[in-house]
Amino acid sequence: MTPPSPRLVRDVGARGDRLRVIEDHTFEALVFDWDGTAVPHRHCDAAAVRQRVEALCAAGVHVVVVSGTNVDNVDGQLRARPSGPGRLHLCLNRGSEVYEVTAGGPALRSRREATDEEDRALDHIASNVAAQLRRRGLDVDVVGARMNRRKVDLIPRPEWKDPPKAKLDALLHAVQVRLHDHGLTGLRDVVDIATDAARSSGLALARVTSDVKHVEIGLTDKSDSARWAAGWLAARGVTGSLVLVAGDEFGDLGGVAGSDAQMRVPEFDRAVTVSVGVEPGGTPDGVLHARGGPERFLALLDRQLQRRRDRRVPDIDADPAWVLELPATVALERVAESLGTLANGHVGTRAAREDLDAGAAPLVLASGVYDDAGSVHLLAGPDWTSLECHVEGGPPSRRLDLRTGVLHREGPFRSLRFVSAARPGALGLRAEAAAGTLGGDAPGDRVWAASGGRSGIVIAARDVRTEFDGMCAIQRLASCTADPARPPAVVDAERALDRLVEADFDRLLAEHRAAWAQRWADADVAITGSPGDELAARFAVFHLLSSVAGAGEAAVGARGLSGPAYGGHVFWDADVFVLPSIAALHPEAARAMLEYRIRRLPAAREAATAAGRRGARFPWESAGDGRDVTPRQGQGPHGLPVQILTGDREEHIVADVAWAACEYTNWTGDDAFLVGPGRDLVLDTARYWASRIEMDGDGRGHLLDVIGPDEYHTIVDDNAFTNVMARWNLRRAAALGVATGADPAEAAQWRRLADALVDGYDSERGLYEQFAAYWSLEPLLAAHIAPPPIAADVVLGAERIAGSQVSKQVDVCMLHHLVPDDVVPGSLHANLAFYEPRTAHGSSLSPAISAALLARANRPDDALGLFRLAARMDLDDLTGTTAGGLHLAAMGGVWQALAYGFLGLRPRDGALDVDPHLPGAWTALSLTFRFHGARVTVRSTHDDVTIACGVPTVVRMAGATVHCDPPGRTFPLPKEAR
Ligand code: IFM
Repeated sequence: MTPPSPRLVRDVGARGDRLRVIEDHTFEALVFDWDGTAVPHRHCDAAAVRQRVEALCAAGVHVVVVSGTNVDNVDGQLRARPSGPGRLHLCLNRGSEVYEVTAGGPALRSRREATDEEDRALDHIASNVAAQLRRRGLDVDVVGARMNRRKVDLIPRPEWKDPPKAKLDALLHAVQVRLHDHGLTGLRDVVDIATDAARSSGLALARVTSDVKHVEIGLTDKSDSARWAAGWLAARGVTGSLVLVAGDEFGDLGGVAGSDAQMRVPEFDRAVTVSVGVEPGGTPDGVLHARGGPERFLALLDRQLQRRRDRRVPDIDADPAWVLELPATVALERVAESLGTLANGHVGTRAAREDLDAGAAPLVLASGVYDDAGSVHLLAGPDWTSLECHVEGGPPSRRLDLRTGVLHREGPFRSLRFVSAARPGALGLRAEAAAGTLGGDAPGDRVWAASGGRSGIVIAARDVRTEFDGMCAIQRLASCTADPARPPAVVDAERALDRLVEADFDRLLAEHRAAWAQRWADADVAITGSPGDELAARFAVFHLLSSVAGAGEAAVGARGLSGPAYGGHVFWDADVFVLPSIAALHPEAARAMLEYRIRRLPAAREAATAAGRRGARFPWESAGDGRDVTPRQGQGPHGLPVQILTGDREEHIVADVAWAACEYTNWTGDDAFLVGPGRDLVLDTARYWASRIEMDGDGRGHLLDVIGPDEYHTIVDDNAFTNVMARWNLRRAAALGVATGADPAEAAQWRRLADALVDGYDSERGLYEQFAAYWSLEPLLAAHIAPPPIAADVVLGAERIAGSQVSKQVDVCMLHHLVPDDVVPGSLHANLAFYEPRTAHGSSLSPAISAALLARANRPDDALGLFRLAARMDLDDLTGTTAGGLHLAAMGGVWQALAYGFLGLRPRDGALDVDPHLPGAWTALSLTFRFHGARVTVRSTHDDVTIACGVPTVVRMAGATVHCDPPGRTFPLPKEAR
């Protein structure tokens, strides 16, 4: 026997490798053609498919059958009656109908019906084609005159009516010979004739296809089924390679693409596509040719079922637009642990590796659950992700899938984990490795508890172990219960675990993916022209959404639930940086953030009283009970103790809290909040300022001895930011007080004080003086020290910097960002030009706000550099502090730079201001968010802006007020904005 040529061996090898993708991959959805793929023909017994489809649905897999024929034919043959959690849909009648099949049978979900006019046009086209063919002596019929389509029967001979698909070659040959005998070069000619006829009839959208026996003219085809399936699945977080598309006719048939090629819609570009058919013309690129017909197809289904039974580690859709590779070096291990944090606003789990002996540092934190014995910090909860296993080699390859909120690890040890976005305390982990390397021999139930002061976190977990093919897998389901006020009862965690076990891992994971898909539907960011910026922006939004729960109260610490830095204390980071983005992306969660402040009003009132003032004084750093928990001493650059004065003096937080309450209502339109539960946030803070202002002999008001946002200059008088924010607070409270029946005399006093308060505006220079005597400081620029971001106080020493004009972070210009209507009109450009070179961006909060302001000042290309600094702050560990947790304020700033800055969005008086300024490197920027209860998408290119809205929305653009009705409108951009 002659040995196969080397080339052939290579080909077979490559094909084998490619086909292994289908064998070694867990799919979440199967979309397949019926006749020829799932069954050999329409009249055979389909019990084998039925049994597998029902089993797949029971295992959580979504199944979509695509066929040109009708429900009686397909359902009559399949007769599957699944009861979930995976769902079965039949997309039938050549793309025009969708049925969902449950235990009760098929139910129509959608149907595309032809209008009378379209129906007449279809008749006309089909008769036209038939007439043209008859003129050539061909004996043809128009058949199947039914909803949405007409068929011209090319072989009206009974013996070919229903040929087995395996005979496709022979059928094609017969048709081609017949056409050839009548002067046509083949099937392609007939399709062209039909396409021309459709075009000249005015039915431009008509789809012309052929299944060899017929040429078909219709309004829909299998691409409509595929698009529907892709959309339905994407809404559940099932995208790309999580979907297997199977058919038997993708390749060329007589010059015409096989009918399954229609399923290759762009939405399925990253799906795994396989043909089990004969494919006489070969398979197109991107389609795996498995051959073997329905038998092979059933074997694929069996393989999927087996993977589910073995509890294999699920896969992710490795879409580069959504998947972040974590750093895989020992040096960056702690940074990777922060970046890959999974959280749901209630509980957060850092991305520590599961292998115990790898030097991982697992950390679990629960929102608002502080250890208040001693220095107050978030309580470290029990580690639930460690497994007994030994893995050789350095840090593994791990990917964070932002779209579905799972962390996936590849290599000899594979794992996937999630912190459920659908159920607060639900945690899931699966891992697999070579047998003998993973897990103790007694898997089962376990309970871990951590307690601190009054609080506690309990995690109950159940492990299940499976073995197969020399491998071993562990599935861990865990329930976390946490309580800030008392240690949770173990029995409660155990009961919660029982409920999770009953739901099962696959269902929980599917729910979790679907919950993330829903979140993203309200919060997507798309940046065309810069995939890196887009991924970084999505990373920021991902962690923002992960950090805040949508109910109750949300204490959002400076690092969220991603690390121990700052003890989990709540700063102005939450109110001014995080909250505006959350108000637009997840309004219920923003309301929960405000609830945190409302419930701490009594403590804030006590603090004001203790300081001899009135109203409420919110603390610079707070934790559980609302008292100030700012440490009074820290460690300086050389390990020496330094005094921390912010707790006593950084009082602008009082106005920041009030501002957050108002900005929440600006985005959401929830006015009832401000006149109801949120009212005192605005009024009591104003009362504080009223009692804090000191009047001089000239009748001018001052705020002395404060620290502004710029913490390089501690204890200053009349910090412009603090004063203008206090002035805003007083005026806003006066208006709200009058509108809600407060004492008019008090409101009048607030107005008088607001008018008297100095704001440091120097009209000659057109600049705000950052604080009294700032002009006299050394006129040092940040660039004189080093390119920002720089810890200028560390480089030059705190004293030298305090004597200079270098600012740690945006200070004066924060006003132009937060309260642009309360600064001198037109003063942004001059103040930005003056202060930006003096800003060291030594705080992670700073660059995003500068980016937003530069974009507003029509300097989008300058803004881009600072935007990138903010967006890459944690991804590149630019401050060297990411190991301690993610900088959530920078992430909120990233979204604000995109929204308030580059798109020029601002919610104001019930309308949405839109004024885009895109950097040259981006071709388009699109943000989806909620505005006054409805979903809105604003997409801008350099030429126009498109606003899509679910309800009528008032938009202000280029000085004009325009009413945008659903589904939305496109507006050209004024030239000067381009
Ligand atoms: O709130 C910030 C402050 O503005 C700068 N130092 C760090 C704090 C917490 O992020």
